[in-house]
Amino acid sequence: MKHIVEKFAITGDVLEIKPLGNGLINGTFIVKTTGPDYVLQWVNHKVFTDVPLVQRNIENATSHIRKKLEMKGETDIDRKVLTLVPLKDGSATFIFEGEHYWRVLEYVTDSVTLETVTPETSFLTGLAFGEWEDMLSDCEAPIGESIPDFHNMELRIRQLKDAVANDAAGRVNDAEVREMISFFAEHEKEMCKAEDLYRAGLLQKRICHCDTKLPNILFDKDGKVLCVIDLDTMMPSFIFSDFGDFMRTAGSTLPEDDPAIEKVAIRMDIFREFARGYVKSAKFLTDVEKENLPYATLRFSYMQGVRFFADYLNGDTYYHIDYPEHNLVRTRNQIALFKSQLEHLDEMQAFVTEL
Ligand code: GN1
Ligand code: MG
Repeated sequence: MKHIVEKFAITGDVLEIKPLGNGLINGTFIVKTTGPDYVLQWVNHKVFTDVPLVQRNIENATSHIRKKLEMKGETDIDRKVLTLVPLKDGSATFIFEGEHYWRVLEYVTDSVTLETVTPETSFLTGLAFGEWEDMLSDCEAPIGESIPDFHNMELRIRQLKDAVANDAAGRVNDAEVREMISFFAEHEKEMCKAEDLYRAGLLQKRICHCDTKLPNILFDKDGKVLCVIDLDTMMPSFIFSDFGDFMRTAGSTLPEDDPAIEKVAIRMDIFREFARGYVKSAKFLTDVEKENLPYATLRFSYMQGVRFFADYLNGDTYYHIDYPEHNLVRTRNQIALFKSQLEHLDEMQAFVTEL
């Protein structure tokens, strides 16, 4: 890896390379040098089949955001937007070497990721996401679909049905699995509401991050958002994606793979403050988008449940697992969260109406 990093235009001599974070798809490392620190990543090209497009998206979006921050007169911009490091010969921002595509980013100094958030932090995060989407709303350079139909619920449900029919890992004939299959079937119609609204011309797509889980957000020491990281999935989507994935991860009492499902519940304090911040800065939101923020919340615990479950039935081919039932545990967790969110649906709806 040292030999790979050194092909990029870094300053300083490499001292140490260590794993960083716990992403489920790519490989991520921190590179310590005698100068600044860097992040080295290999990109999973089975998942992101067009890595040059992914890199172009990131180049386009980060330079657009950088311009916007400069125009606003912001300070400390290098901590508020990611910076890709080009190759030494300047030909690209990635390289294919060995079995992988690799890229290098500047490490955002004095930043932290959080395991849980407070209502105050959530309000600020809501504000920051609204601003982030707003800054990208007039990006003229193209941002393509890095994974076609990534958050298409109808497709995800079809993939689950295929997984059940194929039963590749022989896991379908089990009482709990059967119960889960009916649970997902029971809610499938209502969960495809966004796709229905889109077809009816009542909902549009905007550039979204599409992976706003809490570990993908860098905060400063005061709980203010510095920037969103992990931009591979950035693409045109319903704004429900970003709202819903934050609520799925930050707005839950427990992480997505915690087995203590009897303790999994929606955090209404987080919902209220996050929605308040987001609606305040996302001035572009239509009534349909605003009214459906509670639906967005349910949509993403459901979709992630469907995805983890399909992967379990397929024999764990997509998400990194640490033990054989990991994806089943994740599915149980997401179902428990969905049920709790459903119990609070009226309360969420009343709050949004008041907003
Ligand atoms: C994956 O790469 P990572 O770990 O940030 C996944 C997301 C899921 C998330 C669940 C490309 O994100 O969609 O919500 O796991 N990314 C992809 O933790 O599938
Ligand atoms: Mg990701």
